[in-house]
Amino acid sequence: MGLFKRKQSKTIVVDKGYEPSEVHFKQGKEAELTFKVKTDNTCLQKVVIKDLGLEKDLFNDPDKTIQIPTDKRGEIPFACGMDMFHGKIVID
Ligand SMILES: [Cu+2]
Repeated sequence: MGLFKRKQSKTIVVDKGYEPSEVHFKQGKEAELTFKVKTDNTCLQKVVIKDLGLEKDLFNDPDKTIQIPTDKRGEIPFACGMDMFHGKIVID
């Protein structure tokens, strides 16, 4: 029981940027990414994932987890609200 975790889960800490700024998921397996915000920087409290058509308010939205599509390999970049801080999700 619980030995085989089917869903891939990763967490990115948002503080003075993204830590880590790059996360990898295996193709074809359910994946979720959680952002843990530890900063008052309002710009970093918003994460924009253009490729997923997603703009999330990490401060006000109680759900900090995003389901990541893993059907195709590639990179899904993301950025803060003002496009200053960047990171990427890699499906491999
Ligand atoms: Cu910013």
